[in-house]
Order: sequence, then C-alpha cells, then structure tokens
Amino acid sequence: MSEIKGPSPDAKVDGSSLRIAIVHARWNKVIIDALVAGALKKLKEAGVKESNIVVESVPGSFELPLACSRYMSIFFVSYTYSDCDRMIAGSHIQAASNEADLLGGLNFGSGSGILSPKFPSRSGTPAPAIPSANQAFDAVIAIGVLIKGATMHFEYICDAVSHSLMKIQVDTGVPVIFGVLTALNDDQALERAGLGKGDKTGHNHGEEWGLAAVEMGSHVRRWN
Ligand code: DLZ
Repeated sequence: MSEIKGPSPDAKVDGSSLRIAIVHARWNKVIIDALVAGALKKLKEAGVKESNIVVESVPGSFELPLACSRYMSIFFVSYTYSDCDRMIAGSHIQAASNEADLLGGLNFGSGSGILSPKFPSRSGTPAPAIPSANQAFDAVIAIGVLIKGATMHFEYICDAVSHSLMKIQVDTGVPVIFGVLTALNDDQALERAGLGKGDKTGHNHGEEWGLAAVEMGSHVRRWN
C-alpha cells in the first residue's frame, strides 16, 4: 500500500506578493543548510520574490522562538503621517527596526498585539492600526535540527521550542512553520533533509516547509 504524506501537490498558491522570513539554527549545519535550501527552492518556485525573503540565523534551536517573535514585530512600513510618508522595505531588518523606533512607539512584543501596534502620529492623533498586509512577514519558517544525546537536554529543548513556536503563531496570527527536526539520531535527521546514505536518501522536508509558508501566508491574508 502506498503511503501518502504531506500536503497535496495540487495545492498551488501564488506567492508573488508574499514576504517570508526563514530563521534557522546553526547546530547540525550541514543538515540545516540542506533544509534551508529546500525551503528556499519551493518559495521561489511559488513565485516569492528573492527581495521578499529574509534569512536569519541564531545559534541553536532554543533561540528560534525569540527570533521568530522579534521578526513578527518588525514591519515593512508604508505608512502616511500627517507630515511624512515613509517606506521601509527590503531585507535590512535592523534598519527597519531602528526606523520604526524613530517613527515613534512601535511596540515590540509586549503582548499588545502586533497587528495593531500603537503608532502615535506626530500630531498626537492616534494612527489607525496597520493593516496586516503591511506587516513585515506573511509567514516565518523556523528551522532547527535537534538530535537526541545522552542527557535530557533534547527533551527540554524540543518541548520548549515546539510549544513556544505554536504560542507565537496563535498569539500573533502570523503563521510559524514548524521546521524543527526532532531526531533520535544523525541518520534520521540526514534522511529528512534528503541527505541519507545509500538507498535511504530520504526527502528534504524543507520543501514542504516552504510550501506551507506560502499556503498559510496567503490563507491568512484572505482571512484577515
Ligand atoms: C546545547 C544544544 C545541544 C546539546 N543540542 C542541540 C541540537 O541538537 N540542536 C540545536 O539546534 N541546538 C542544540 N543545542 C543548543 C541550544 O539550542 C541552545 O543554542 C543553547 O542551549 C544556548 O541557549
């Protein structure tokens, strides 16, 4: 009996207007690199423009939730004030973040909800909530490779990271794609990046994560 896994290949979505962030850990780098490449390949095939993709790295998987949540608080701003029009776009996220600070009062991740940041206008009149189409990213792909060792470290990190990533996406309404492999040994992880040995090459799961980001990003635009 053939086993069908993963989303239907028929689910073709146009990603040409989407902005996607990939945040990846650097532990197990060979596997990470293959997964990131797989995700990028599918993003591009779906039409996501290179200029609308940002790739950021953090040391390990434990750092992924914080990085993802910060990325969601950074806006591509196309926003009109009474006395200034500004466009902040592109991949210079730190610059965008600083610029947003300068513009006054973007509320970073303090629980006020990133879809309606407090953005006071210069005249003192509260500015309207920024529509979700203007948020920095339509989806964030969190990629990490956790491989079980001799201690309980693996279990704690897997548990913390998976719960935190889920919480971030539910709390913010921005899809977080769970690209964290939780493997019991090196071979399991290699196979899931399409790097397995012999006749067990496996399949690169990064590709599904890319597709999932495009699909969820476009769903959320429609739902908002
Ligand atoms: C410490 C650690 C260990 C033992 N294993 C992994 C791993 O398999 N995959 C991974 O992404 N990160 C690992 N780390 C690092 C932690 O995720 C984290 O970076 C450090 O504990 C510092 O917070």
